[in-house]
Amino acid sequence: METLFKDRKLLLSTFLILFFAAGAFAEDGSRLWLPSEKNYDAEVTANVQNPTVDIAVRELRSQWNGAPVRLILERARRRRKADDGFGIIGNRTRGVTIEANTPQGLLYGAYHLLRLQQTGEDDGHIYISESPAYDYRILNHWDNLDGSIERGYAGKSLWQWDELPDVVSPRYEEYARANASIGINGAALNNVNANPIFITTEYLKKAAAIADVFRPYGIKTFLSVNFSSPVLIGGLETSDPLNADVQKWWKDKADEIYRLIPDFGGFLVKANSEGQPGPQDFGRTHADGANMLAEALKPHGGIVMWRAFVYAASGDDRAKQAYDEFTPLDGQFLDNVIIQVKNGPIDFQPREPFSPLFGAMKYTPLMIEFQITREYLGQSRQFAYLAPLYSECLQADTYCEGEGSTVAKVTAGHIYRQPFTAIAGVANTGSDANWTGHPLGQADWYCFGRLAWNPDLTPEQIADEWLKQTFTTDSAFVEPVKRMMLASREAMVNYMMPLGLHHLFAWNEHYGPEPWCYVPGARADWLPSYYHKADTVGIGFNRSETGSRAVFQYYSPLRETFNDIETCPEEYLLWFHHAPWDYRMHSGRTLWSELCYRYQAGVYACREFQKVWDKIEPYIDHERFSDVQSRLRQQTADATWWKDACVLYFQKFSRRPIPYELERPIHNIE
Ligand code: GCW
Repeated sequence: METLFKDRKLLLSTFLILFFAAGAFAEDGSRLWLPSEKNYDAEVTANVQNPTVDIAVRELRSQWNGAPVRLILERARRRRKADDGFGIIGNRTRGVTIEANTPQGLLYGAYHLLRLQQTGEDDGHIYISESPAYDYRILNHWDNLDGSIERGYAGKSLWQWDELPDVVSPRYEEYARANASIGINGAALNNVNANPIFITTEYLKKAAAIADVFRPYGIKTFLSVNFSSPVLIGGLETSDPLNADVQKWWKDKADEIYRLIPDFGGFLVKANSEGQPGPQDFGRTHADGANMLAEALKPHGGIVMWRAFVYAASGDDRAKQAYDEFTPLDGQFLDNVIIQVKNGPIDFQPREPFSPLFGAMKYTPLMIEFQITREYLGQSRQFAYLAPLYSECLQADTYCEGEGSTVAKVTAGHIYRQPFTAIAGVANTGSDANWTGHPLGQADWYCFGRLAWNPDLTPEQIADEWLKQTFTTDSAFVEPVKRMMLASREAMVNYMMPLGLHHLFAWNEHYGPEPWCYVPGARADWLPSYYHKADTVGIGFNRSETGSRAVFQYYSPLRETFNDIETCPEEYLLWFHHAPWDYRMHSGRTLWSELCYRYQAGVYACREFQKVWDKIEPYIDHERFSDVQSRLRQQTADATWWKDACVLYFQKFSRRPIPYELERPIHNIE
């Protein structure tokens, strides 16, 4: 009895040891793509001491498994103004030198070297020189005061407003580190549907505590502001941008902000859009509004990111409105204003042509806004790797100054002179242990950062490095999963909105299909029928010269290409044309059959993803494996739901059979 008791104790302690050991190695995804804690105690020296350089030294000292590293800050290097680029030279056996002309450049160089090590590309001689394409590489958080996140699918907000500024969560630093490791250098903390409370003194102190954590990682803090703040929190009678009291109020506010946050980045503004207040409430223009804020920030070096996401309920084709409203203002903005334009003319759909505003304003800097959180791409239940979507837009040719004037080149300031450049992504982060809900959603945060640094990296390169750092370098894992990632966005386009269809979503929640959606009294442009225009003749939005003429917002030869149904790329066919059901597609099928085929192809692709994933089980931890496995199962089920809903609904108009060789629907339209 006695021995048995002893054995039990032994058993219990063995169990506890095993349990905690397992816990220590458990992969809940919180590590992201960063190296796990090691201590190689590498020899690392720097020619300066500074909080940012100290981080670089610390990171290398613990993570670098090679010969000594020297960090050299060399202010005289001939690089572009405020450039956070770096050079790396040397090799892992004889030693490496990283040089840069800002402390941040050294930090980026350190992370780059560690990335090479983690991905196994640090063999032989290293000779690298890199510079970021954009000056500002920013995450936009749509986080609210109450901790909720607009279009957030990974838990609650990271920012603990209740306990700030006294309690500073360790997660802020982890967040800053992750961003710095991929070159992100700014974060707008709160929702563009902005609560003015965020710029009261009480909340500025809270934001300042976060900014203190971000600073050494080279991350600037930005805030979204409500244009009516002077009235809402300032006690003024108006927020008219041409009113002297209003102007003074904003100047004082800016002064106060910079006293608390000396390196504050600036304001992000959603004005006269979806019910938000703005300068037009006072008969003023977007330029009047943006310039008033810009004046207030200017003495401190801050910028205004003014969003172009505007469309009136009564307006013309929604896809045309931002262009129509902003191009006449070209040249009227102060030089610390930049216009933030969503990648496509509507709203973060699975596929849109690029916004025609890119290349259309020669005297006004424009920045691109991508959505990393997948509001319209299956949220965190489904998966679509977004680098192909981002790249497709960045590499699209605007033809604004002839062939080769890509969106990336225009926005990075290579075509028209710009005082500064920027790029933003709406964050997909939240309080979930793995940050992004779907474990593979981390790749979207990662690829946004990498493309903001270098828009010419391919989605394949980025997937490759992300997989190797996040899971394992074993090619038996990396190769198939990479192929799956690269196919995932196209699969989603197919099972949701192929051939240029868009906005077929369920009212407001934007997850499932609801092409038939009708809400009494709702704005026409918030209903799917506004976009698909299905009838007995055909389907699609006629934006050609016989329709809304949106094609004319693009430069030649694109406008002609889009305008002619025969030359319009099929992926944009129903974006620009109302095509007849029997229209002959490149495949030789009719439009109706092709539509059915595409929906089916999307579903088949999801089934393939499940097979790919099941096979890689031996290579990774059980937690992330089974999490992704169950999400992929859901994705296939939901893809089938999308296919059935759309095909059965459109069939009411096409009045043609679903090609007999395809699978029959399993849902009914009710
Ligand atoms: O995509 C739409 C979203 C809104 C969002 C808006 C915007 C923050 O449905 O939730 O509001 O765009 O970008 O302003």
